[in-house]
Order: sequence, then structure tokens, then C-alpha cells
Amino acid sequence: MSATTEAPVLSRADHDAGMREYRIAGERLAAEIGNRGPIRLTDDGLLHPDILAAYWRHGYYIFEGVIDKAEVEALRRDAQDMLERAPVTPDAKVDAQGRPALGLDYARCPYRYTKPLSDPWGGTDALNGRHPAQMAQPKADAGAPEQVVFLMYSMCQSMPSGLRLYGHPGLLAVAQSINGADFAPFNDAIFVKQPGLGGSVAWHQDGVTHWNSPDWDEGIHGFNFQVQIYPTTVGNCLWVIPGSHKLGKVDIKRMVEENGGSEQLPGAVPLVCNAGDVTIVNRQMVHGSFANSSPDLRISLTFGFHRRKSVLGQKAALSITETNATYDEKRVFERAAVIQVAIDARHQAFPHETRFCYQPFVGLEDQFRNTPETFERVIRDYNTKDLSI
Ligand SMILES: O=C(O)CCC(=O)C(=O)O
Repeated sequence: MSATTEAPVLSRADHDAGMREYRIAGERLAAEIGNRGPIRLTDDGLLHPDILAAYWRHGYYIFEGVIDKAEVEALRRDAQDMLERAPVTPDAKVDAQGRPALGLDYARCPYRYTKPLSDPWGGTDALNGRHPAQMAQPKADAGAPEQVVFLMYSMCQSMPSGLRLYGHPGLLAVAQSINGADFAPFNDAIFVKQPGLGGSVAWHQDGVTHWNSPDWDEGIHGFNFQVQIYPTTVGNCLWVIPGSHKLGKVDIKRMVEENGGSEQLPGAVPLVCNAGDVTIVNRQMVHGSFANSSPDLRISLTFGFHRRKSVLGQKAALSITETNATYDEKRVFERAAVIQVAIDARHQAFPHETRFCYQPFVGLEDQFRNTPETFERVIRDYNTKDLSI
């Protein structure tokens, strides 16, 4: 018999069961805070001041019923199609049906994989080391694949419904209300948390650029929307620590240590949504999601916006750090043009909906209609021009 004692393997079912009390406490706190409802705009087309105040107070808000059923269906079809067209393994050139995989001709591969229920970033230097503590990594059930798609990029290029979503007037009105009429885009990523397989996103704060800036404030790193195309549950959703966007750079490693080494940080709330709801999360919030040991799929279309002055003149960061780019006027304009083409794509599909008026492109609308020519000029490989900070 061996004298060493091996740590017991945490099974998927044990992980799911071990989260039970924590989920109940989180749901209770979320219900106390509330912080959800439809998008309400003033006569000037700006977000209602009560909602704005709630966002700044807590750092998040859940907009209910933003995307109607037909649009959710279209988004599901396109997202599932994108998933089916992923390389069958990370290095493969074909999808599971033997067809050429999507993205072989893209400048950036649109897929990221992870081992089932693993934590690809926690406790590593990846993404500027912004995920300092590793989450529990339960063992998936027998028969699980070796790798699963975890992230999909390029929704405006790969999903016609994704491009239309990017031009949503209600969401762009929210972006304008928070970041000003000349707001700039950030990036987009689709988080895929497959049932019983999806990896975790360890606790982190998104921003990396401005923590020591003399102009630092609670909005300087912008925000992300997450459009939920399936109902999210307490078992698979994103969790946030309300108010943490006001704290500056937080020592997450220490928070976990002071919590007895447990990732179940106190004071966090789960962002449980219906399909068609959209969350907004300040990028300075402490937030993350656990290994999806639940039986429910989550697909979250995530895209963010910044104040123009937060990105202008800054150096490329996060997943595009190695490009060494500087975000000059040209770069910001070219990436922002995706918004204008998206507005037109949406107008073509929903001609009766009031179009959003994006101030930096007023007078330039005809050059940025959604056409095959602008697809090549503006949309193809647009995410090589992301504005990550
Ligand atoms: O949806 C998730 O699980 C993670 C999302 C996230 O970390 C983000 O939007 O920054």
C-alpha cells in the first residue's frame, strides 16, 4: 500500500452538489438587490436616470426581454451553426461532418477550446495574469471529449444575426448613455458553456490599462453586454460581486486565500436570465463563472463598449498585446465602422424599427451601408482591430 495520500478527485456531480448552498445564498442576495427590468429610455433617447444610477451603484444591470423570440431563434441557429462548423479538434482543418472548418481563411482563428470543466486561465500568466486564482476543475463524466469549444470570436463576420444584433438601437442607446455619444467599441466573444463540460472563467477584473491612471474612475474600463440566447441558471451563469467596480484593482488571490482557499467568494450574485435578456457588467467588477457541472447549456454573446478617450492613444492589451498596436484615430474609426454597418444591416432586416444614430458616422452613412463591398472592407477580419484595454 502507498504511504502517500492522493487528493480525492472531484467529480462533476460532487462539484454540482458542493455549489448548492452557495447558489442559494447568491440567489437570495440577487433577489434583495433586484436591479433588473426592461430598457427604459427618456424622451432624449438616453437610459432612464434610475437605471443609470442603479448601474453605477452596483456595477451591473439585467435588461429583461430586450431580444424578441424570433431574433433569439435566429441567433441560436447562427450560433449553433458556428459551433457545428468548428474544427473537430483544435488543430483540425475539418468540422465534425468532414467539411472545411469555419475560419480557415480568417486572420484570427474564431475558436478557443478547453478541457472539459477545466479552468484555462486561473492561476496563469495568460491575459496579463488577470485571473490570479485557479477554480476547481472537476472531472467530467465518462465519455466526455478531450476538448470542447469554449469561446467563439467574430460574431459580426460569421453570424448574420450577430451583425444585426451589434446594431441594436436599445443596446447602442445604453452604450451612448454610459460612454458618451462618441463611444467606441471594445471586442466581442461568445462564451459557450456546454452542459456538464463547459470550463470556468476564474474570478477577475477585465481592464488592464488604466488602474494607475490619474484619471481613474469607475467607468474608465468600459462595460460588456451579454446577450443570453438560452435561459441561464444559477448553475451555469456569470457571477459578479456588486459594487466591486468602485474598489480599484482588487487582490483576488488574497480574497480567495482569506476565504479559506475557496472560490465561493462571499457577497457574489448570479446573473440568472431568461433567453432574450441582456446583462451589462462594468469591466472593473470582480466577476467569473464556475465550471458548468450543471445540465444546462449557456451561450452568451458578449460585446463591450468604451469611452472614446479611454482607448484613444492606448497600447493594445489582453489577447492582442503581441500586436504592439497603438489605438490611433484611424484604428478607432475603422473598428467603430462595424457599428455603422451593423446599424444598416439591422435596418435592412427590421425596416420599421427606429435606427440608432451613431454620432461619429453622421453624414457618412452611405459609405457604410451593409453591402458585399463593406463586408470586405469593414467586416472581414474586423476583430484584428479590436480595442482591448
Ligand atoms: O460569461 C462568462 O462566463 C465570463 C464572461 C467574462 O468574464 C467577461 O465578460 O469578461
